[in-house]
Amino acid sequence: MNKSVKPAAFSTCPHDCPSVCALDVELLEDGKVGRLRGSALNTYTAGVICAKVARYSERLYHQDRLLKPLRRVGAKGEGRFEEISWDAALDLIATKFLDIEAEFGAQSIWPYHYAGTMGMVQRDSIHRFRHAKGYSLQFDSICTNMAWTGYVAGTGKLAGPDPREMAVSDQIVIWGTNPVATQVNVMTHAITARKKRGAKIIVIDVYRTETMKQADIGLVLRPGTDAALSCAIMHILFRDDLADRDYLAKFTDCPLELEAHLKSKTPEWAAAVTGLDVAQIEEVARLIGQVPRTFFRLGYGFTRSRNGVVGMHAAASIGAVTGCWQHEGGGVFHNNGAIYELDKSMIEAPDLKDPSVRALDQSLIGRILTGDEAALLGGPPVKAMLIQNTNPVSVTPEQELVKKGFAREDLFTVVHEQFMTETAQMADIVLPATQFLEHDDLYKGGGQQHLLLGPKVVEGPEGPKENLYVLNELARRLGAPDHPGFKMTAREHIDWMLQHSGYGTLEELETTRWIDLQPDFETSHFLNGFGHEDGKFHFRPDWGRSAAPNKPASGQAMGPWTTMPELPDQWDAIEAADDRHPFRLVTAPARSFLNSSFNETESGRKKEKRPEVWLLPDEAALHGISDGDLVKMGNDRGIITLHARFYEHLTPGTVISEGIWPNDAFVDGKGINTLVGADPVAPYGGAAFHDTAVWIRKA
Ligand SMILES: Nc1nc2c(c(=O)[nH]1)N[C@H]1C(S)=C(S)[C@@H](COP(=O)(O)OP(=O)(O)OC[C@H]3O[C@@H](n4cnc5c(=O)[nH]c(N)nc54)[C@H](O)[C@@H]3O)O[C@H]1N2
Ligand SMILES: Nc1nc2c(c(=O)[nH]1)N[C@H]1C(S)=C(S)[C@@H](COP(=O)(O)OP(=O)(O)OC[C@H]3O[C@@H](n4cnc5c(=O)[nH]c(N)nc54)[C@H](O)[C@@H]3O)O[C@H]1N2
Ligand code: SF4
Ligand SMILES: [Mo]
Repeated sequence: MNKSVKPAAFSTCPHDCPSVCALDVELLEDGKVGRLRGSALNTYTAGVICAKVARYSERLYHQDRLLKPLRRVGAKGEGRFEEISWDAALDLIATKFLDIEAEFGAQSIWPYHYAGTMGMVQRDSIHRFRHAKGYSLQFDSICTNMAWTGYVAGTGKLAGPDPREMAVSDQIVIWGTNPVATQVNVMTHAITARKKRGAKIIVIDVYRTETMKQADIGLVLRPGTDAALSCAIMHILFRDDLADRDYLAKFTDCPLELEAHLKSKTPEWAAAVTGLDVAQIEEVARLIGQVPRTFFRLGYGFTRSRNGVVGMHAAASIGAVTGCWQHEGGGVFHNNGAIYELDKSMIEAPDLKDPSVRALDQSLIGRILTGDEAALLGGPPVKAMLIQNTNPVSVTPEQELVKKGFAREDLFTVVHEQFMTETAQMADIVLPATQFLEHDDLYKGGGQQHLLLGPKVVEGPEGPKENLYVLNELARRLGAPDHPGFKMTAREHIDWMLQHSGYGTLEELETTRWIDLQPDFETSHFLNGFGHEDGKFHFRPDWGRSAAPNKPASGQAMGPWTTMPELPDQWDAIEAADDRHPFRLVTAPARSFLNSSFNETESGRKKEKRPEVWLLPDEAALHGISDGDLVKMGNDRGIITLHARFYEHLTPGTVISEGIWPNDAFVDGKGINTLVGADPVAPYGGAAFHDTAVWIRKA
């Protein structure tokens, strides 16, 4: 456990970010919140947070914050609302939900949520609510599914070496993630290793990101070709006797088959697929093979492709060939989800869950709301929604369908929000939500290993209420079964969860602030065996039945999974460019936004400037496009309008658009997700945000 003291005020960053930073909160004399700082006492946060959260007061005291419940008076989406009281709003919602339930059945109501707050009380109480009423479930597919499935297919468990060990590595491979923007603490520990041990930093991405600018070696490859690179690296490791054969024999399922399979995966073959030079591939493979303490930090970005699960599994396989797992500062890390054994039964009430209720795919919301029968899983149409912590009209794929769905006159939509997002604009009832410094919660770090308390620090303005309040009040009005979870405060939930999980009490955590749950070295490095029953790393997953932390309720594999390669290989499943769509678009994150959060802040918008598509100057010229031109970008899903910018560090045929800008920041109000497809990625679903074929022409 970490040594820690209690500063004047502290909390935890609630945003959807692997870092989950421990925060020190400056309180000004007028009682307002000043700057937020990373706790120097927390060994993962190590005193560093991102700029957007450091200036959080801008979001907390933003003039556009929602402060009053609102009822729609104009047409759907027109933006005309009138203020009503909380009681009137909750009564109205309850009446509507009961009427809809009576007419169309409970499953026609779909509570929809995501990780706008990662606090387990405020985020996950919606499950208790839905189970209590038999409302439709949500299959969470939008973010982690491909990455987790691919990693766990190899390791059998969503865990890995202590992420702080990066600081004692001799080489760090940052693959398919842009931590300077998306999880800044990775850089803290990587730079420590460079300063103290001369560690090399290798970055693999599809354009020269801010992270790559800080790297010793940067590989810019074609999107969706990471498995080819991985195979060539492993080919070289076997070829040059850099594979650890003892380790392979002891810890992996089929090393001889893998070696034979990789014979044809030469660097020349991979160069043709990835667009890299043979020399670059040889160099990186040699470094990976020769430096025992190599730490792979595998991100989400490279898994947001239709072959992303295979890409993740292939990259993770490299560590099982070198055996870097055996060393401190070595191994392959993606996420620590499985180290937290928390009893969430009071929050989620699984005892009230009816296993026959359908789980609608979060990413398919556009198809679901427009009546696609397959997406509705044979059940009734969705007639009402309660939305918390997410902004689907901006962030989900197939935006044209999503907008069409939310515009339905016969859909009753309740949005509980901090800001008037695109989704709130489409609502019948808008409820104002507290921000994290105004409510209590408990957080777990996916990219690190602490369980952290995020207590309420300030009294918020009058008006906004926490998620828990809305759910408990609605449950009462809707005649939900009497469950103790509906009568508890957030602090009581936290205390209950801690005590029932064997992690002490709330009172104790208020002193210690966080608990370090990193398992011991042997466990973390899988030296007692990997997570599968046979204890081995699996080079050959059984894709139709592979272990995965999150599967659709049917348990059935989805998408074109039957053609997934049996062993790591380049899989031809991406949305390929063609004559009509010569470019492949990657919608990478912006540093100053977090998904669509923070895109309401003035400073963030200033830094990011405007929605742009970056492309190679030569390619732009072929299409008659100059730097700064307004262009149209489109495919069969829709057309958007934004500015072109020349960028030299891309592979031919690739274009980048950073950030989820507000839809209305685009010339015609159509956001970037107008272009992205929602077809489920094999084998267990997910959205391929970085895998979209498009055309571009001058507007
Ligand atoms: N500033 C900021 N921080 C964020 C977010 C944000 O939007 N902005 N989002 C948050 C959320 S919800 C999440 S899940 C995490 C995600 O954080 P990351 O794990 O970093 O994943 P992504 O943001 O999807 O993409 C990261 C990188 O993957 C690259 N990439 C795309 N396709 C490929 C490919 O085929 N191969 C390779 N090698 N690279 C590829 C992109 O160019 C991008 O630089 O970040 C969180 N933090
Ligand atoms: N083009 C493209 N689209 C993407 C991605 C991409 O890389 N490219 N990334 C995808 C990924 S990885 C993800 S995870 C999704 C995320 O997408 P979302 O889950 O929609 O995340 P945000 O856009 O941050 O929206 C979260 C909302 O929750 C609200 N909120 C925050 N805290 C609270 C609270 O306590 N109570 C209530 N009621 N509301 C709260 C915020 O104000 C904000 O509007 O986006 C996906 N969309
Ligand atoms: S790096 Fe991530 S967790 Fe840390 S403060 Fe920024 S958004 Fe929050
Ligand atoms: Mo995400």
